Amino acid sequence: MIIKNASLDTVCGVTSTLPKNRLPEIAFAGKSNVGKSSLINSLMNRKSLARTSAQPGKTQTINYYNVNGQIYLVDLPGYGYTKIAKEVKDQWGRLVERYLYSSQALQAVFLLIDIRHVPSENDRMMYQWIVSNGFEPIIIATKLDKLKRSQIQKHVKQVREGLLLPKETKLIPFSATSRQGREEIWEIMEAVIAGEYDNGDHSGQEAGI
Ligand SMILES: Nc1nc2c(ncn2[C@@H]2O[C@H](COP(=O)(O)OP(=O)(O)OP(=O)(O)O)[C@@H](O)[C@H]2O)c(=O)[nH]1
Ligand SMILES: [Mg+2]
Repeated sequence: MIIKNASLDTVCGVTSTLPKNRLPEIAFAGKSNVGKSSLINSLMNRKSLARTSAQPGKTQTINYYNVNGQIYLVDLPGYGYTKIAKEVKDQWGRLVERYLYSSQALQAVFLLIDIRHVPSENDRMMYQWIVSNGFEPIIIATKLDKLKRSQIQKHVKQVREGLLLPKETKLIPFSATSRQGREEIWEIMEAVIAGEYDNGDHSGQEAGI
């Protein structure tokens, strides 16, 4: 697919009403610093469409990126950054939960996990949230370039076991640096745009909160 234009359309904070989009949405979830914004930039062939930083906790809002007027890539705020006050963390949690529960346009959820680490308690909770809202997330194991080739299999297994993933759940190792994995992710996005992506039983979802 050729990207003709990509722009940040909507930014939602804790007090915002979430938009009722007609275009399909794909959401990117994962802990702070895991590489959500970098993945969006890589998919869009842009250096800084989505803001990235060495400093965790950068994306504190839900950011909707409109691509070609065909799809929204939704950058969710990262969790698990310890230096943030508990009250703020709770607000983030509620915002993400509200989004997962109420978005009627959401077609697929990518859950990003750092390939180097055993999934955390927060990662498992996020996975469960996604599943309990009727989605089977696609796992993106990020920062693949940080591993030696010989370590990859072991780490993929560690992520699968850490999240107790069913066999059929897709896991795509990805690097924003080498761009490995990018094509496979694009294929999923194209299926969503074409209305051909099957995400199981989300269609029964009730209207928003
Ligand atoms: N080596 C390497 N570094 C990466 C990769 N992806 C992201 N990074 C780096 O990791 C840091 C965090 O990346 P972001 O994309 O800002 O992470 P995020 O998940 O959007 O973080 P929050 O907005 O805080 O939730 C940045 O310094 C990135 O350059 C990758 O695949 N390989
Ligand atoms: Mg970010």
